[in-house]
Amino acid sequence: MGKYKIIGEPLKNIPWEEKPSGNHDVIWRSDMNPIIKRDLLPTSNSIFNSAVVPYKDGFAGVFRCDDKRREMRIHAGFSDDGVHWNINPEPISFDCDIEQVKTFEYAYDPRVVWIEDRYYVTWCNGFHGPTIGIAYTYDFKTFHQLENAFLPFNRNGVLFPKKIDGHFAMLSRPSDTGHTPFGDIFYSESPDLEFWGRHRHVMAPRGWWQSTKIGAGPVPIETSEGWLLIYHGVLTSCNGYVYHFGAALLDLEKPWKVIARTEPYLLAPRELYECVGDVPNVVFPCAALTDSETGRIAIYYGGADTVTCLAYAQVDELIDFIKNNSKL
Ligand code: BMA
Repeated sequence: MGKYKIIGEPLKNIPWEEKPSGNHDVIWRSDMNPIIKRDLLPTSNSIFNSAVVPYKDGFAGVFRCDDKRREMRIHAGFSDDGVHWNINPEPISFDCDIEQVKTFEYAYDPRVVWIEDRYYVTWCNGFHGPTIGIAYTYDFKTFHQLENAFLPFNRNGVLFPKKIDGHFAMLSRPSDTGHTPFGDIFYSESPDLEFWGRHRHVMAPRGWWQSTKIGAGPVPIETSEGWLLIYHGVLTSCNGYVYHFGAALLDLEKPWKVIARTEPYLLAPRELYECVGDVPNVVFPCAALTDSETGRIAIYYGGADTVTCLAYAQVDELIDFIKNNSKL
């Protein structure tokens, strides 16, 4: 048994590679990166910022595939090992009986989460500007779209994997219509996934790698030490935005309360596939798999808005790092 506990299911077949000896980082990259190349589909310009979950004996996911018109769409996909993926060539077509909602303009940066009895997908949904779309599925074949969570403009809507104090809970990042040179993480709750309120401020940008804006990444991971939130932080260089990721621990019962937050980043764009692509210098985490038995965490992230990559962390080491390198 490790020092800290991931509160969740075991996942024996979690993708995993040991940390290379001599690597002193808390998060290390897969040798197989990028695990999904930009042209996996004949029509795809890029496949990145995508979300995966355990499904049956393997894995399923929702993938951001920008096509060769550069239109942003999300597609379902399946995998036996979490590394090699079959992505449907056709984008998800949502069942939706809400007149205004069903005619959305674009869809990107999905997250997927199991809550109680089904999988929910949230994504950045084009509705007169970006806002947070929500749908649910049981089988990754049929998707039922619900009301958008918020007014535009908003991005990085990430649901918690269970109700908190009896309500659904979501992190989000109010934004603008463009590339948003600001952004804090907020918390909101809902009795029914339709009406959202009780908005709370969670974290603001702060210094260096997270000085321009921050946004929730993967679905928060429940641990004995709090909700483990991996998030992206952006700095503005003379060459544009640079996306990193860091992590925080949030209070289990009142998740808008930050317990600890990394002062140094955990991963920065360094490899060629993170620095060269449609948008250079971007690592953008959108999903994490966990194994409660071994404390292994596999993180899926987009590289340079072009490809999908995998990185790993060990829960004891990651939480110790957050606690020992925290500045609130
Ligand atoms: C954000 C989103 C992300 C993207 C990032 C970097 O605003 O569009 O999808 O990864 O910018 O370009």
